[in-house]
Amino acid sequence: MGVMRIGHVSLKVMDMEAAVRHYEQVLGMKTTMVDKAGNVYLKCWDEWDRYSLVLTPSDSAGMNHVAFKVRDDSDLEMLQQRLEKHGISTALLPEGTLPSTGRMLQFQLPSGHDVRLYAMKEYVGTDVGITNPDPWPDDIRGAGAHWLDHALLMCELNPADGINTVEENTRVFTECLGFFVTEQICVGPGGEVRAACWLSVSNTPHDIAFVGGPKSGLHHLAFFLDSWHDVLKAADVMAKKQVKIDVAPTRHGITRGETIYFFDPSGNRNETFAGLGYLAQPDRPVTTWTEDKLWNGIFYHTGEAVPSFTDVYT
Ligand code: M3P
Ligand code: FE
Repeated sequence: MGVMRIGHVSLKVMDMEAAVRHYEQVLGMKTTMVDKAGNVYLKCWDEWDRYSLVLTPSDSAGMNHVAFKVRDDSDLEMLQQRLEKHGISTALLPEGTLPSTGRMLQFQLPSGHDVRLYAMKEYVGTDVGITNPDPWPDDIRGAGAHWLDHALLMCELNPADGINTVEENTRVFTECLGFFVTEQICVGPGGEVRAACWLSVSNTPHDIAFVGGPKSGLHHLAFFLDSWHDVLKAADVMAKKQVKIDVAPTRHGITRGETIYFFDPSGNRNETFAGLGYLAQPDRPVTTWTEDKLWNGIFYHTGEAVPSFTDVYT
């Protein structure tokens, strides 16, 4: 019942050809569909639904919406009621609003991000199938990402004016959508301001995260890799393809993830994220990172501030 997992991200790109090349050759995704408007739909080899990424032609970068898959179609009415009771306006978009996708419940987060929930997306199968499957397909390319893992949204935070959309978004996700908080960054006197929050609805350390900033936007979308060695190889692929790397392979304190940050040709930040970190259980205690240790949370080894990492986003 309710939300199961992240389903897709719809992303604005300025040069479609370069973007498709990037997501195919660097991440290893495959194009599964192109619609009449020129939007391109892609999936990773280990995903079974038709797409996890939609690229839309635009004159700027950034995220159009993030979508989560719910278990049953009737969950959409149940979640609609909860959201409306929480004071969030919603709309039910008819089947086919996105191709190969059932009806969608649409709403806007307090941070302004557009969210969609859906129960049905066309099943096309993974690249290794479901009968006596090989552990990986023969035609693996680039980083060979398994699946879309999570998105991190920058959310307007201005404690002096009483604005904290990290907090407000977190309440929507925990009180209406069944997510639980795994980790948080608390800042200010007495750690009163929750400046960032990592949330799960499955058993990975996060399916979505909210980080406070001067304006709302997309910080990154992340793709799952198996191991630290795969992270190293992904960085090799990026060097070969002359991808702009933002942060070379390292480890997060938060979530314990092994990571690389890099940019697609439009400047949207991507992450390749390896290691389950830990199995997230809904009854786990919340891990807190304090203001003096927040950079150890972000980059565990150096613990040093990298201002461009938090200041630059789409
Ligand atoms: C992650 C992660 C920021 C922290 C990012 C952490 C933007 O991306 O996957 O745990 O401060
Ligand atoms: Fe991340």
